[in-house]
Amino acid sequence: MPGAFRIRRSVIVVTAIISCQIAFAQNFVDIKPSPQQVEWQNLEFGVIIHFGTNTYLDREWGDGTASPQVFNPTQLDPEQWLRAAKAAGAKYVVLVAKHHDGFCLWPTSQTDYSVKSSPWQNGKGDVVKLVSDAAHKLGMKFGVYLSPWDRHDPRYKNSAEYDDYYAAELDELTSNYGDLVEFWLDGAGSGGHVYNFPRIIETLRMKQPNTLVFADAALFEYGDIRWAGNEDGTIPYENWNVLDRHGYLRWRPVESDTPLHEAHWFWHPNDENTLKSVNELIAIYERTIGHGGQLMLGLAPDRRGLLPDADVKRLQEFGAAIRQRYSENLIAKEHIPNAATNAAFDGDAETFWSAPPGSHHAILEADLRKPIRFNQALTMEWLNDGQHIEDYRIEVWKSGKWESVVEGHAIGHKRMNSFPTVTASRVRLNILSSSAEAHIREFQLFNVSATVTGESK
Ligand code: FUL
Repeated sequence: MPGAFRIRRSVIVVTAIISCQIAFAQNFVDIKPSPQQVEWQNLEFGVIIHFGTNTYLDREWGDGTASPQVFNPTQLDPEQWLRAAKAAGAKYVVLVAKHHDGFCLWPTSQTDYSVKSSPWQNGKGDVVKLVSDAAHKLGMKFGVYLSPWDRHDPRYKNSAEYDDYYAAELDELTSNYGDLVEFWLDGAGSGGHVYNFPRIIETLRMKQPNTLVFADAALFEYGDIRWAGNEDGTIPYENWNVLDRHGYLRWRPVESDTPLHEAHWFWHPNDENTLKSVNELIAIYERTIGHGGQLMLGLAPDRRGLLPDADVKRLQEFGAAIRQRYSENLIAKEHIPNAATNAAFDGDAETFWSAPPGSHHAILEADLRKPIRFNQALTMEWLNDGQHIEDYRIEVWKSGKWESVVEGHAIGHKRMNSFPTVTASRVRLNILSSSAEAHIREFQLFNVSATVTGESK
């Protein structure tokens, strides 16, 4: 009917004008995290676990030809892996349920290329189940990595057929292993392949509305978390949580994945010398979590199905070193209580101080009972309302004036700053510029040693 058509056309024109205005009205300051992103950012530290036929064949990238017969752990114990991860301080685990070689760690009904065809537990075992059970038992969140690139399955050559296969696998993973905190969409090897991402994400969302999707920044429409762009354990500073792609803005916090063994995601024989030292791990911690993002440390069980003793010990040492390093928050201990500022100095990240409404500049000062010596600051911004702080200084009162020990820009979830040791009884966070009023969950000070001694060789 022409009349109806005219009405529809005018509706379309009005809708187009409104949506253009919405697109152009987008502003960094207005973009806020989802509740799921807030909760995830608070986890700070997770582990990703690689285990499969590669473990038995001394490979990093399997070519899809390995026989499932090689997969035969004799002492598989995911609880042992996760106890070690927890001792290091990790709060969540992502299991590589299928790597690029296509071998599935759960008895999927979509292919025989899985644990079903292995001698392990006579083909009746399910590694995904054991790991998710162990995570839940230990109070850790659980997530999965399902490699899009598949070097085994013949359907990979046909995008539509492979989408069916991949979506069916994902449906199993989203149905049978409880809540998934994170879904890893790894882009490696997929250059040139066309995936039906809207369908993949819809499959995930059907049963897991709260799962955050980790993906390369290029998968802008579908990812909730972005990759740091390297595997060195470095989140480039300045780290802004809002990402701009083609003028369209989204909150997209960053996760930095790096393996516990230099350049090795899977276990390899005689690989002890690639184990990262405690000092390297602390540096990684401060370059990732201390740059306002997430650390995702790669762990690799060996052919027995256990984390090697040396790895367990290193994880324990790392956790102990971090706890020791940040055990004495000098500002919480020595500040003279003041109702106006306590929330930032109380050592409790659940409370926060706010600058006056509408302000773009503010000062948060701590008066201390006695002079303290310190060389590191930890500042946390409350992000529920967006990331606001653009320029700040940390200043100490010295010889009758304020002297700057740190000059920085973005703060975000957590910012760690190191500087030469100073002694002072008045310290302040000088927020020089913020796009809206600043909110500070914590401002902490520590006196840390440059290196940690006593790690096992
Ligand atoms: C990369 C993969 O190619 C590596 O093998 C590993 O799984 C790492 C976590 O992601 O893209």
